[in-house]
Parts: sequence; C-alpha cells; structure tokens
Amino acid sequence: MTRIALSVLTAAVLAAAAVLAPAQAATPVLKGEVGPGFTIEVTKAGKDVKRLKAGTYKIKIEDKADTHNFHLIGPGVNKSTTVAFVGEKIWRTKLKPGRYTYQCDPHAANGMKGTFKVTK
Ligand SMILES: [Cu+2]
Repeated sequence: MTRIALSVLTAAVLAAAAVLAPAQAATPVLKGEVGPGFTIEVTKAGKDVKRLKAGTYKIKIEDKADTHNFHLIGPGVNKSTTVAFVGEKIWRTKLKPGRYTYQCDPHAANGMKGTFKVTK
C-alpha cells in the first residue's frame, strides 16, 4: 500500500470514528436513587434534575431499601421497581416533553416524590 493510500485510509477511519463517537456519547445518564432513608431523588452528574431535554436517557436506578420503591411516571413512561426489590437496574427510557414525577408509592403522600420537566 502506498503512503498516500494509507493516509487516505487513516483519514477515512478517523472521520468514521468522529461520526460514530458523538452518537454513543449522546445517551445521557441519570441516576434515580431511593432509600435507605425516606429520600428519593433523580440526579445528573450529581445535581438534582429539574429540567431535561427530550430524548433517550439511561437511568441507573439504585433502590436501597425493601420498604421503598422507585416509580417514574410521565408521558410515555410508567416504570417502577417493586417495594421488595433492593439493588440496581438500568432503564433505557425515552423522555418526551412534559412533566415527570418520580415517587416511592407507599410514601408518596408523605412527600417521597419529586418532579422534573422535559422540554423539546
Ligand atoms: Cu418509601
């Protein structure tokens, strides 16, 4: 292979990688945490989530108590862990514009809930 052909090939591989890489990195990660106390939260990079852009998210659920569950309700989404479940789950979830509520079902009336807004 000539040196020119090799550099053209290298450039093509780099260009392809540049096109593919952002698509993979584009799936943002959220964390949904409930328990062990009477707390529930959704965070992104350690910050409480109040607003998000519509799109597909990976939500890492950490359910830390067998007395609580994590339930996410909103446009097109109604997912929950069971109260008895303790452990981690990863939900790949499409969030649409609107308001989402996350709550612990047995204790939502006691304030174990929160909301965030998804915009276009
Ligand atoms: Cu609870």
